[in-house]
Amino acid sequence: MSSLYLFSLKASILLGMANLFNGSYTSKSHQPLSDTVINAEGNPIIKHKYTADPGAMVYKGKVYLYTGHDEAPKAQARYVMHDWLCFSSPDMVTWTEHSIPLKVTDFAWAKDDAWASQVIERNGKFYWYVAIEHKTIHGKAIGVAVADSPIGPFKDARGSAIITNDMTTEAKISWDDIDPSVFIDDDGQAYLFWGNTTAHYAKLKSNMIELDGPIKTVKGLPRYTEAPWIHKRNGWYYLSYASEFPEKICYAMSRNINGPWQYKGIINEIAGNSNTNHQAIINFKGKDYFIYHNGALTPDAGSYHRSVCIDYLYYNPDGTIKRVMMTTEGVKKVK
Ligand code: FUB
Repeated sequence: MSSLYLFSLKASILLGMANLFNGSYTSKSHQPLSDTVINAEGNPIIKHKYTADPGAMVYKGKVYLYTGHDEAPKAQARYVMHDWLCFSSPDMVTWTEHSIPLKVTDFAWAKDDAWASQVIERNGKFYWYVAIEHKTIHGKAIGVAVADSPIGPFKDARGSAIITNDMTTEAKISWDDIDPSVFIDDDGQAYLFWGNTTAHYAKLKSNMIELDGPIKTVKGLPRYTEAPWIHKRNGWYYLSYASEFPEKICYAMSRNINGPWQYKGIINEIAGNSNTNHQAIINFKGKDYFIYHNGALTPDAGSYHRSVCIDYLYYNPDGTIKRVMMTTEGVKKVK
């Protein structure tokens, strides 16, 4: 590693810290000078900017972590979120921060609010599903961007939202169409799950940018608030979600993606100093990880200045999930 590189890395981190603590982050000032390497020992894993709503994907020996980005001016109790961030790691501790790959302004039809998201790979293309405020159709919406690389650049894949608030009428709120989670089953069928107060799901066509059938409601998720995440292990489907408010993460299991879902309990308790909790669950190099956010980087206003953390996830022999122990030490490097 050259001394010039080390100097620019240190300068970038110091600039970032200064911006973070005087609360003056803007989308321009925090763009990494180049791909910046972060040795993330302990939780939260990213300390030079606020990160929230993690989505994660394993691809070719690396974990790609996609997050929202809290930028509220210091002590302001509201979401200010204009773009999404991308980090990658070969070992869960050494993270490279990539240039900002996706912003609200990349969707011409969107107004603001870069809320929760998830990326998935299909046939060498990367699809990024995002929750966002629509400019002309009242309420939140879901958009999808596409790229040829997991670190982008991403561009709007449709030129329009895939889900708008007027497509779902069960929940009488304008923010029910948020928090997309996407899943491709072993038979190649893709599904989109999403929703606040009501959990919706629909099949996706193999092009990943159009629905393939009606929007359905997931039943059997007690005290469901938001943040669905679907994963599969040993023939079991797991649907984890944020429950109540302040939020803890609960889950249900099923042998069929269409249900019936059987509620199994809490995975993660209320995460310190944050009224929301939002999870991604992955297996990487033989270990299971629970990726979430808390408000541990800031003594006050934590709910709007959140930070991504990673702890281990453990299953019981019958496939149920043990409650996560949130730690400040975080996880160790995995080979
Ligand atoms: O970050 C904005 C919203 O807060 C997300 O969409 C929800 O999951 C909650 O974390």
